[in-house]
Amino acid sequence: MHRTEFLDRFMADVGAGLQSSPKHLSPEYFYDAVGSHLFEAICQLPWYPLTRAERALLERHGEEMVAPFGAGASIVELGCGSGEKLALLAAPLCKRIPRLGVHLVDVSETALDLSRRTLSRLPRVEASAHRARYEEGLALATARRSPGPGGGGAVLVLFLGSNIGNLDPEAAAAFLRALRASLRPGDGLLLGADLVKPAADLVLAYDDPLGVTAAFNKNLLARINRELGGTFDLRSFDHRAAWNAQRARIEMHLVSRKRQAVRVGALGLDVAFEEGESIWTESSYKYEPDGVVRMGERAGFRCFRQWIEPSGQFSTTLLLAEDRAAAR
Ligand code: AVJ
Repeated sequence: MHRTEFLDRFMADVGAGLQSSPKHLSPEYFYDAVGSHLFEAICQLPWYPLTRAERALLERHGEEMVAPFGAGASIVELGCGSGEKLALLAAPLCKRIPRLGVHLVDVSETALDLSRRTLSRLPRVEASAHRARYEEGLALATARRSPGPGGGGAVLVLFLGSNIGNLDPEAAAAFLRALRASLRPGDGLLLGADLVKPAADLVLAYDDPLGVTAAFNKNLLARINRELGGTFDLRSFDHRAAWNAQRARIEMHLVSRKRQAVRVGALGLDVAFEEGESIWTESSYKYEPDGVVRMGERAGFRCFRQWIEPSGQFSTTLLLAEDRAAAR
């Protein structure tokens, strides 16, 4: 994806999102350089257990997670973040095979840089980075499937960190079906999904007392100011995170503290806000362990195994692509 292509889409999405009712912006745009580093900071916060819980699972069970894969295998990571989790899985696989092709897919330049740096520590890994959205990146990566007996090695797709949580149920189902369609029998999907837990814990994770998540959320407005000539006054918006138990999701908003008008220069757009009016910036769905398995099965995968973090915080599920005929 080229810079101008990205900018065109950013402009179109911001224009549409700020003119619809209720107003919304896509969480995809959180991750400029500042946003990517704020997200890395969130992952270190004591109130955000998600990353630590997942890392503990990969440290403890990484070897089992890559067990079905051997010579000729390659890994594709969708939404690579810092690359540290990928390294935990690549290391045990590299002990058994001479070389491992790794494809990093992310919309964030910063995430790709961090991941490349992390992976450079691993001698037998050949990493390539793709600045792309998930579907596009996966197509790129599977097109480069390493050749070998039986038409090429298996592909293990990593979709970790509960990135799937940003997709609403229909979008998640469609995404998994699209993913399955680009895979072959024997390929795998390692899916990390955050689990439903007490509301108070969830709200604390998305409204931390240090205000890092608030900064992460408001940076979206700062980014619009920087890149699209916006005039958002960041101090006149409040961060809000609420748990929607019925839909099993955290909803993040930016709430206007007053009646005001904001201009987005690059779009020639003036946006009016009422006092208390919000921009919905993110949904973070939480799952039950068997819900993850059923979602995979409906998309044409079978569950090889699921690992749950001991205190029930997080799940990692290895789904294998089934023969199309067996797909339900
Ligand atoms: C990267 C989408 C998994 O939803 O927990 C963290 C992003 N938002 N704090 C999540 C996020 C607020 C994160 N994901």
